Amino acid sequence: NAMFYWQRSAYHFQPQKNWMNDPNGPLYHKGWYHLFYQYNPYSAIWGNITWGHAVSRDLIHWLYLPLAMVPDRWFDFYGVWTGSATLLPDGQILVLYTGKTNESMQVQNLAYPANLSDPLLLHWLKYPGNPVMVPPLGIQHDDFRDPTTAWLGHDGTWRLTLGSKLGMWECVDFYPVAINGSVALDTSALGPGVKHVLKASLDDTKVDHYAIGSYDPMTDKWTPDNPEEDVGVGLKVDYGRYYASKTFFDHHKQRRVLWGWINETDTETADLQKGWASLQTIPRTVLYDNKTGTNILQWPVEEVESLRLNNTVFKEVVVEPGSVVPLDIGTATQLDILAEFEIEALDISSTTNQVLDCGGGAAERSTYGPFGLLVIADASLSELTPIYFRPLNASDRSLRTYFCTDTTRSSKASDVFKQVYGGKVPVLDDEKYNMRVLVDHSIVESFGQGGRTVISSRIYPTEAIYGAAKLLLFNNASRVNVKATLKIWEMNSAFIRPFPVEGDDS
Ligand code: DQQ
Repeated sequence: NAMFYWQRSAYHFQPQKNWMNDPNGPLYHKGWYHLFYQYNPYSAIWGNITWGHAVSRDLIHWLYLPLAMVPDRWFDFYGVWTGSATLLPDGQILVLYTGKTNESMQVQNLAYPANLSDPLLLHWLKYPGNPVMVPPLGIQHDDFRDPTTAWLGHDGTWRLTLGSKLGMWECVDFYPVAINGSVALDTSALGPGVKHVLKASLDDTKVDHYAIGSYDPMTDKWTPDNPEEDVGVGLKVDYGRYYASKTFFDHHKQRRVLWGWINETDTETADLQKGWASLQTIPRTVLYDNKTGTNILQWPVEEVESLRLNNTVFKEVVVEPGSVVPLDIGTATQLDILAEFEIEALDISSTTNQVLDCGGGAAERSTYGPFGLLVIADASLSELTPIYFRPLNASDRSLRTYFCTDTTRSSKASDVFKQVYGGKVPVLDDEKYNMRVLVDHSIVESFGQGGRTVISSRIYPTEAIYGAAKLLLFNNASRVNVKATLKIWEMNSAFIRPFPVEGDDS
């Protein structure tokens, strides 16, 4: 549909048409990254859920493949729901997924590639003895789903975790991180020097929450480092429009890679009109942040840098209180931005206490902020999306910083959901404020302080499209100048297209 065509992203994975939700069973096999995803082959809204399938050499350029699994057995009659892949030491690949049975019960099923020597893993077999797990006594038949990748205990037994109620935990993820912060670990890694991240997607709020803790393999108990930051009450994987994330260990590049689903914030009617819905984030590496010891670090996989074209550098641009500075970079719809900010003459003794959050948005001024970027803005600033830092005085006089995205003025359209997103971000004493922002038409992914706090958002501008989209700096601090240094790349488009398979003469 031409009217909505500009909303298609240029380098984010999205279905050619129809509805997509959770990433499923990501894995690397014989030179190819495989992404499966919850997919409705018939419509741009959720339903008839199958496993869509795509492959890539580099996590950026993708080939769509035929559906990997469709509901064709009694044990997945109402849907092939979310699941994960486990690579066994002997090279086998096992997938465990949730099936919704002919009686609407949620059960766990095994599947495996028909032919491991096929790098594209085109054909999948479902284990004839399925289901392999049914809801245990006391668990509702529709509250039992989304198995993780399995890990191997010292006793030789494979374990996995999955979600249930109180307050449905969907798409649980559970993985080790190295305390030294420099290497990624295989899912079965245990022992000293290892912590474990537990992540749950909370069905009632549609937020991915995580916490860092210790896993005792003898008792199979996980304990959060800080009980006040336990899963569901503390950190979010992403503070924006983001859900159902899942990691996998990429043994090819020895890294842990995180996928996440970015849903639309427009209406179902608009999705049906444009004929597709949802995107996946640019895959992100995940490491433990050994500088703060309190959070993970997320960063776009290095392969996205292969899309960088010409760059423009701005050095120490001074932005005065209450002002904006246009950045003359030409077309600003596909960008990779690195920005660093310094506050001039910071004197934190002289301010009053302020509300500790993102405020009412980028227009709400305080002593030290907000300051940052205006992305996807039109020339008259009738549409704009601020990505900003908001440093504030806590009652103990220490400075606390929030990293935020304000989508309330991102579109003149009235039938889109607009919100101020954000959360706290640790800024250490010797650090400047820094952000990385990936802009791709209708999606903005922002990484604060090297990926300590991350925000993804969907925006639907009506004016600030194609050549009309601009990039600016802004400073809404009431008292201080901000100095900004930036490096900005225009981004190429990725190839994301169908793979010609046998029998396909299109
Ligand atoms: N999506 C799947 C479920 C999962 C939910 C169904 C999360 O398996 O719990 O499409 O978005």
